[in-house]
Amino acid sequence: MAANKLIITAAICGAEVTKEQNPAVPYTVEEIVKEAKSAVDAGAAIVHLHVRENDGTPTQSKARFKECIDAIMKECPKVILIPSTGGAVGMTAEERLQPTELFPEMATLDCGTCNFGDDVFENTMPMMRAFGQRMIENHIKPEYECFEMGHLDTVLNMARKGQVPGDPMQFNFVLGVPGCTPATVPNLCWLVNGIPSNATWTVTGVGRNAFPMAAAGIAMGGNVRVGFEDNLYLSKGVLAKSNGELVDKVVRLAKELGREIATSDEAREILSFDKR
Ligand code: KMH
Ligand code: ZN
Repeated sequence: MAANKLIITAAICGAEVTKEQNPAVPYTVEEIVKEAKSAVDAGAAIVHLHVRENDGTPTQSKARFKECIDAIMKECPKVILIPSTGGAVGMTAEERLQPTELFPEMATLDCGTCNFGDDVFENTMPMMRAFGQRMIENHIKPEYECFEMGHLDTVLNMARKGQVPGDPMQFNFVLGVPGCTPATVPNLCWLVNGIPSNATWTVTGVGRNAFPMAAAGIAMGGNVRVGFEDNLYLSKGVLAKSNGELVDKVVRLAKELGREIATSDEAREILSFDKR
C-alpha cells in the first residue's frame, strides 16, 4: 500500500543560497544533475527545482529550465520535478511563470506575500490568480507553498472560487523563514488541521528547523522536504556534502519511526496525478 509511505522532496538548489555558504550548492547544469541524482539515489521521489546561471545568478529562463530538466530526466527518468514559480525575490510574474511553458507535472504556487528575511516576497492576489489560471490551462498540479498561517486561508478561498486547480490539493508548509511563521509543532498542527480531508501535505523546516520538522512530518503522517534551498547543514556546524546526505538523514529518521519511503511512481499515486 503506497498510501502511508513517506514522500521525500529534495529542494536541491534554491535561489538564495551560495557556494560561499556551502561549496556543494549547484549552479551549472552538470552540478544540478549531480545534486538531483544524489538526492534521488538517496530516496527522494521529487526534486523541487530552481536553476542558476553558471555564475550562480538565479534565473527563471525557460531555456535554462529546459536544459536542466532534460539533463535530470536522462539520469533520473522516473523523478517528479517541481519547478519553482517563486524564483527569487524581486522577479516579475512573467519571469517567474516561464517554467510553466514546459508543461511540468507539477509546479510551486506561492500563496501570499510575506517577509523573507530583509526582503519582501511578493505574491499579490492578481499575481496568484494569473499563476492559478496558467496551471489550470496547462494541467499542472500545484504544490501550494504556505510560508504564513494566512496563506492557507487565501488559497482555500481561491480554490472555492475556481481560481486555482482544486481537489485534491497538495500543500507544502515552509516553516521558519525569517519573518514568517515559526517552525513549531503547534503551528504545523494548526495548518494540517485546516486542509481539506482529501488533501496531502509536506513540511519544510528552514535552517536548524529542517530535521525537527522532518521528524514531526514523519510522525504526523505527512511528507518531508529537505535540501540546500532550505538548509545547508547535516548537523550543527557540519555542512552537508550533497543533497543526498540530507535526504539520507530523513530516510534514517523515517526507518526509525516506521515509515517506508515512496518511489516516484508511488508518489504520483499518493498525490492523485490521475486527477490532474
Ligand atoms: N526563493 C523564494 C523567494 C518557490 O519555489 O515557489 C521563493 C521560493 C518559492 O523558493
Ligand atoms: Zn523554491
